[in-house]
Amino acid sequence: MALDLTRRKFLQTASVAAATAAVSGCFANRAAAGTPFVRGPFTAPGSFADTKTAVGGVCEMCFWRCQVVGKVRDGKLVKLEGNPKSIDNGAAICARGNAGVKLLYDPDRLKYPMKNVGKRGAPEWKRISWDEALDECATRMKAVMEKYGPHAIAMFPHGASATYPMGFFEKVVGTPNISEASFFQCRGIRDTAYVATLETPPDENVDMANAKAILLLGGHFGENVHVSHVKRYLKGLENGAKLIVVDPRFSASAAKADIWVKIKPGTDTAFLLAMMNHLVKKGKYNQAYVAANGVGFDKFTAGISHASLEWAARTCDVPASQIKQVAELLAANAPNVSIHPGRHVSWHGNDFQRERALACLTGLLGAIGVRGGFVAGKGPKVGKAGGWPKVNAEHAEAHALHTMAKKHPFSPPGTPTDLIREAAVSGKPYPIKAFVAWGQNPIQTVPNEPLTIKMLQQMDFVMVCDIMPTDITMFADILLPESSYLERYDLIKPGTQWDLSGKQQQYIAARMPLVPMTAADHERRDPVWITNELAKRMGFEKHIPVQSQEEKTEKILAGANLSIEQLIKEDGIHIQDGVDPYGKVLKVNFFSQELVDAGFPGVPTYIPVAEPPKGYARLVYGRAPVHTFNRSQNNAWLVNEMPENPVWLNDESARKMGLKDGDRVRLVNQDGVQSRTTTVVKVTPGIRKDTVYMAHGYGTMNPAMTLGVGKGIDDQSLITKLAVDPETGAHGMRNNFVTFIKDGKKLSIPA
Ligand SMILES: Nc1nc2c(c(=O)[nH]1)N[C@H]1C(S)=C(S)[C@@H](COP(=O)(O)OP(=O)(O)OC[C@H]3O[C@@H](n4cnc5c(=O)[nH]c(N)nc54)[C@H](O)[C@@H]3O)O[C@H]1N2
Ligand SMILES: Nc1nc2c(c(=O)[nH]1)N[C@H]1C(S)=C(S)[C@@H](COP(=O)(O)OP(=O)(O)OC[C@H]3O[C@@H](n4cnc5c(=O)[nH]c(N)nc54)[C@H](O)[C@@H]3O)O[C@H]1N2
Ligand code: SF4
Ligand SMILES: [Mo]
Repeated sequence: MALDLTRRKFLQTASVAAATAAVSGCFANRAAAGTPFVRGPFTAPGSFADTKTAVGGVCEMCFWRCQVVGKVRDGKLVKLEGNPKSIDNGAAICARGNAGVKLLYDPDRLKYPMKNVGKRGAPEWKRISWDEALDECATRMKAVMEKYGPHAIAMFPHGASATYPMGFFEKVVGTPNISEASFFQCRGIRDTAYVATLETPPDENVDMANAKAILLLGGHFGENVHVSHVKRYLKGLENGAKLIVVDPRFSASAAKADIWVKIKPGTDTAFLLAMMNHLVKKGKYNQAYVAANGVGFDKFTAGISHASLEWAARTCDVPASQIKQVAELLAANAPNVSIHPGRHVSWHGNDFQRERALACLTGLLGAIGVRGGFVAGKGPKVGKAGGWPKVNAEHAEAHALHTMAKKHPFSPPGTPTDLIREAAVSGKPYPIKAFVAWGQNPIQTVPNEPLTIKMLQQMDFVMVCDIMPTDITMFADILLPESSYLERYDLIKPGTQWDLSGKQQQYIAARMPLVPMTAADHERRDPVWITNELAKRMGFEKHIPVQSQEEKTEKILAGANLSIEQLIKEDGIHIQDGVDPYGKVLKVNFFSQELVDAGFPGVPTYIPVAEPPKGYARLVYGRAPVHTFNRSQNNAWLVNEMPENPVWLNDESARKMGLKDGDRVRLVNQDGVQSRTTTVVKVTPGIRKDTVYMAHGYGTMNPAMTLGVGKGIDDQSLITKLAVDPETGAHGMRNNFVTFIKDGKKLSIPA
């Protein structure tokens, strides 16, 4: 288990530089990829002195929404920078934010409404007018509604542009079958587990900049790049915070850690329970906080009393002394400790319990409402607009699959993806016959691609609204091209900051176009226009809440006594005094009667996961520092930076298997499913023998993505087995196992 590599050596081999890259706005080092590539040029060469600065940009290269400005020359965007006025990301943006310029002018972007005159999955595109496209969408969706009811329309949305149409489908059309990637494949479990425990969702509200110790489970900051979050984390480290990283892999964060816990995947809850049991038994917890705010503490301590350090050591395959060391380090620095709640938490199908345990640990240490702890900054007040009236929302509620099936009572908003897919494929309890994807690429986002494709194939109608020809677009009957985040108004971003400026401040930014749409931009349209035109044709014109994106923005800003004009005068961001984030006390439901009543354990409980079959290792995945999932896989600068996703393999295993760093391989999973494409091996001591790792989002199959197609391996194509989290219905995706195929020969990974 012990590694004889020094930390220094690791620093050279792991992708640690990525973390600092986020802050300086430059690019991650090549070691992150472990594969050769050519660098830059990343921005237009030369000086930008002759450019005009457009303010009011909000990045959507990922969902963190940094505030940006654009350098514009002759009406063309030539460079993006962080808005220097931002108290959030400041003048810094990450590699992906920077590369938004390349998305804007990507020749492969969707240009016109298109009709598929071929087959779903093997499309032949015919250009049609917006009128034809919208008429057909409306007619075919109305036909489904009339024949099967509004609940027979499913919508898979994600991102800022999908919120307005999502309200339309839920409240006006009346379907509950909306499944958002951010909930069911990302952070929904975290949010509902924290609500069950601390009665508030956690967002990323841990005050890392002021922490004395930080605990990360998985969370691989530096590869996971959210600029202001990484800044707060680095600020904490700079101020001397101890860092504990629990990860089966030597991640960018592990490379910066004081303690790296090389845990066996899927066992984190056992690790947390043993730490808590140890602290309780030794009396090393915040007894005053627990006495004042703890609920069911006796039942909790009884329920976790079996969790000895030795038991957890065996379960997690880490030394008992290390578990004790971590627990005592946290206790010694409590309450000023950041127990990070994580973000992508849909791991193994036992994840609600782990998130509950994290929230309980936070409470046990009294790390709530204090410097360095769990704090919720209060954002500014803004107005409301663009909300659709509840015309048919009751119908939606009455047909919610999880309530009908009495399943997943702690589900986040919307319907668990798998319930929708199962209903569509089986026709039970009712048929689902029309499908809308809006800013989501379920082919790569949702586990079990063949089943997703089966769901799509049985639909009467499939509509996709997107900006790039990613994999899902191949399954559309009608494909609608949207304007990009750099060309449209859409969201308002209210926020708060307190750590870097020293004083609490609130900010309001609004996404405004940095460059106007021109005739050269073909026929792209914004989401409010598209949705309203669809609503009119479906007979819902009288319910339309706003006529344009711009009107929506003005109305929301008016609630803060602002306007678009005023916001531009203020360089795109309004800043005002904030509210002290410290001092708030939260109740801690160590034991939850609500969970017991719903048939779940009242105290956080470890649920074991399946072991790898002989010859295979568990497939885990994470973020490529310079890509966002699949959406950036055709971006010229980013593809150039990290063209494929090397698969990490333990060095001793590699030696026994005869594999060398850089060898080209294919992967095959426990069900015999082979990757469509190949990638290279990254041989490293920085991963457990029972685990292999790759960055998610690669291996696009759509030839219309001319730069990205076929590069690297699509991890999702190997995740055919699904682990459903029972409390929430969210998807666990780290319960699949793979081995390697080299030169056509299947290899066996030694145990
Ligand atoms: N560059 C970039 N940054 C991004 C994104 C992006 O696409 N690109 N996406 C953003 C989004 S939406 C999200 S949700 C976040 C996700 O980012 P995170 O929330 O940080 O994702 P995790 O799944 O927690 O972390 C992945 C790590 O978990 C480790 N791991 C795997 N299995 C286990 C296990 O059982 N136990 C433990 N302790 N660790 C395990 C992996 O080795 C890997 O290092 O990233 C955000 N930031
Ligand atoms: N195997 C595996 N599965 C995962 C993950 C993983 O790490 N591994 N991560 C999970 C996580 S944390 C998340 S958040 C999800 C992300 O899941 P998705 O959001 O589905 O991922 P993206 O690749 O960003 O795909 C979004 C789609 O939106 C399109 N798009 C981008 N901008 C716009 C726009 O402005 N308008 C419109 N209409 N479309 C736009 C893109 O072109 C793309 O087709 O995936 C989850 N699934
Ligand atoms: S973290 Fe990077 S990609 Fe995400 S919003 Fe900020 S600049 Fe854009
Ligand atoms: Mo996510």
